[in-house]
Amino acid sequence: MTSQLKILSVETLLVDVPTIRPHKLSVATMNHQTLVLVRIESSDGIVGWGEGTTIGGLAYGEESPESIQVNLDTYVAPLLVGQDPRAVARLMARLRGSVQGNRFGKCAVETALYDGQARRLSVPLSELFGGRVRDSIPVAWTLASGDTRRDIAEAERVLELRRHNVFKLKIGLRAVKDDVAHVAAIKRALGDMASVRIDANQAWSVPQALEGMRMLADAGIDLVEQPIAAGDKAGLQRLTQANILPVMADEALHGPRDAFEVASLGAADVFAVKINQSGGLHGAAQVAAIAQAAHVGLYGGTMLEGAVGTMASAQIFSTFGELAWGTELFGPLLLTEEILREPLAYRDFSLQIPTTPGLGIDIDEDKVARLRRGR
Ligand code: MUC
Ligand code: MG
Repeated sequence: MTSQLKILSVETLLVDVPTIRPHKLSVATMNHQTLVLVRIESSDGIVGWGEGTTIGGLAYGEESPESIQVNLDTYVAPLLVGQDPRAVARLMARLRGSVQGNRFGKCAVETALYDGQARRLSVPLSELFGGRVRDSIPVAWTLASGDTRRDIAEAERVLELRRHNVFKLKIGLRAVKDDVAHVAAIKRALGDMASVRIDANQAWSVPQALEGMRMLADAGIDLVEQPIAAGDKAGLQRLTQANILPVMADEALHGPRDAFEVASLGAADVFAVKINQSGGLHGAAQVAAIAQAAHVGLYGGTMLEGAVGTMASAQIFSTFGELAWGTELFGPLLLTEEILREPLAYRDFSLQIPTTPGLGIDIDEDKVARLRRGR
């Protein structure tokens, strides 16, 4: 009977959810997030969920929510329907053989297949990746309202709640000295109670980054994320080797091949590992393995996914032997709508990782059906 197990459907859903406040990055101001969800149902009644969410339409990456959906519906779903859902590795190899690029769509499908398979086996998803070394992970918060006083008030509120004590500040829209003044004011207000880091999302040139980093080091900032263009790996190498502040690669990492190149060049002190940018959970685990082999530090990044991508990330990050820089898995907290019956548990500056089967979350399907685009 079970040998005839088949995938019955691969459904994609776009869910537009307003953010709690404008989230200002150098590449886009987000007033809402579009969750790209994938639901895979099999003939044993098991449903697995995955997510391929990106940031700011086409402003951040080369896949948009709409392109991810149409590519999955047109080219990927037909390769999966009718196949055995238990053969996850074989299905993903088949997909890689027929579909170029599309890292976000591949991540969503791989996650949904592993969620389903882990539910089938009654184990948390982390167990399919060698098992976890932690049941909770530290979570940073991004201050990106664009207003210094509002950012300070927001940081003080979440510190008081013991929700976050690591803050990443989005900069790059103003002159370097104005951005540094904004960051320094926030660090002065928070003092030793918090770690403050910045992400310029590629906005600076190498000379601007060198100038900015010197001033940020004086202001007590701990880490600089992707200050210059993603493609400029030699530039990242110069910044890292200048030894002013630890440098983290984010947009420069589109999976294991980039990770290998950046690590070989000594072009980053830390990697922001993201499941979608890595093309899936295995890709993320490979990026982490390359980092560890090269003595590059690890940070669990986000594409501001909702609960599905956030918990998929948490499950895989829970298996990393080293996670010295923590994570930023706060995506669901930036959104005004909850799509789970029981929200994710954030406490003591950390996200708790469930031990229930699969991703360990319970999607409110009626709520998702009400929120989905074009219902
Ligand atoms: C990025 O570039 O890191 C992650 C957190 C956040 O606020 O934006 C994202 C993208
Ligand atoms: Mg970043």
